[in-house]
Parts: sequence; structure tokens; C-alpha cells
Amino acid sequence: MSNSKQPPAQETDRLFATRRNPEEFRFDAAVARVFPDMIRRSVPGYTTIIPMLEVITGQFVQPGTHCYDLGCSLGASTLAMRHGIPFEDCRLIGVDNSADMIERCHHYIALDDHPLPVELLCDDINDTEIANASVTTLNFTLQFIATQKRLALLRRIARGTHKGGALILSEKIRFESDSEQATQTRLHHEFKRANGYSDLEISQKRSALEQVLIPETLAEHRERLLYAGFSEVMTWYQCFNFVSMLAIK
Ligand code: GEK
Repeated sequence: MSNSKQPPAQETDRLFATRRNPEEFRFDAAVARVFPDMIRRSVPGYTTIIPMLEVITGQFVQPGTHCYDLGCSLGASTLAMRHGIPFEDCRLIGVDNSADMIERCHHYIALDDHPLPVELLCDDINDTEIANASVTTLNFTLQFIATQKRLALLRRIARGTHKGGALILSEKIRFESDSEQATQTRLHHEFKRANGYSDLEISQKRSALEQVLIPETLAEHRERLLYAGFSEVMTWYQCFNFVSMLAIK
């Protein structure tokens, strides 16, 4: 590992700029290198959602509990949560199953000067133990979990969360109406174009994600969160086909 006080070199995302053979999207070293640029230019609302994770965490965190960031990538969501936790006796745990992400994440955590320690685990979130939790974040991660495994994961989070605790769930969604689906998708693609992505980049990335990022409707998310054991579910943010929900135990 290189000097942790040096920021990791960041690159502009050009991964899909030249014609390439169709293959599934993977969170590998090449993606980790461009990730901050990629997610900011690809996910409408990401730069608004991140600072709000601090605000929401601050409202639901309970002393002496655990906070989890599941699918933490380079730690943007983890660091926002960290700054929202005012209690020294809390534990903050970031989990990602991409070793390339976790390796770089350590550097970003080290550059931040907040005193609360951050524990990073390279693990499949389907296997991570969730216990004594007050706030858990799934910031654009559940969409990458096989649909048949999503309920079990949400159940484990709900079971491991204290009453009054919360899950923040951000997702790309799909719409029941074909016409709304088409309009919101067009608006998302226009957002990407406005951020400098070409038509080739947009269409190649779309094909690469097709089998790995499975969006569901807001109604499907709501019903499953309630069924999993949360007592209240609300949408606190939406920009085009990207939403963030708050599920309270
Ligand atoms: C942020 N939250 O910057 N177990 C663990 N990690 C997983 C799994 C799994 N089964 N599946 C996918 N991941 C971050 C952004 S990115 C969102 C989260 C995006 C991880 C994967 O390796 C990746 O780092 C992360 O989930 C999703 O706020 O790229 O759109």
C-alpha cells in the first residue's frame, strides 16, 4: 500500500469511450481508479445525496450502536456518515466485496481527519453480520444484488436494527408506465451527455450494466421494506430515475 496521506491518483472516466467487446460491468481496478468521476457524472443527484447522508445519519444514530455502509466503494458515503455520528462509542463499518475499492478506500479514510475509527471489510454484504445497528446505508448497492437475495438482506438489516433506527436506501428505479420509463431514461441520458459522455459511451455502459444492475419500481421497494420489518418508508430524494428512500424501524 502506498503512503496513505497522499490522495490516490484520480482519472477521468473514459472506460467506455472506445468500441469494446460486450462484457459485464465489474468493480475492478480500472473502475476503482475512475470511480469518483464516473459516479458523479453518471448518477443524477449523487452530489446532493452524499452530504445529506451526514444529516440523516445525525438524526437516527443512537449512542453505543453500529452504523454500516454496505457497498462503500471508495468511502464517500462512509465519510458522510462518519461526520454525522456525534457519539465516540459508536462503530462505523464499511463493507465492499471489491478488493480494489477497499484498498483505495483506506486511503480516502486516512485523508479525513474525523476521530471516529472506520472499520473496512472486504466481504459480500449477503454474508455480513448486522447487529446492534442504528443507521445502515445502501447507497446504490442493492441494485447490484440478485433480486432473489434482496429480501433476505433487508430482513437481516431490519432484524439487526434498533427500534427508531433507519436504513437509507438509494437506487436506480424503473417505472410501471412505459411512457414514464422512456422519458426518465431520456432525461438520465441527457444528464450524462451534459456531463461529457458520448452516445457510444452511454450505450456501451448501458449494455455492460444490463445483466448486473437490476432496477425495481418504487412500489416494489416500499412493499419489500415494510415486509422485511421496517415500520415506515418514505422517499426523501428523487432526480429522474434515481431515488433515495428512508426506512425507519
Ligand atoms: C458511494 N456507496 O460512493 N457485497 C459487497 N459489495 C458489493 C456487492 C456485494 N454483494 N455487490 C456490489 N458491491 C457508494 C457507491 S457503488 C454504486 C456504491 C455504483 C459493491 C461494488 O463493489 C461497488 O463498490 C458498490 O457495491 C456499488 O456512495 O457504482 O452505482
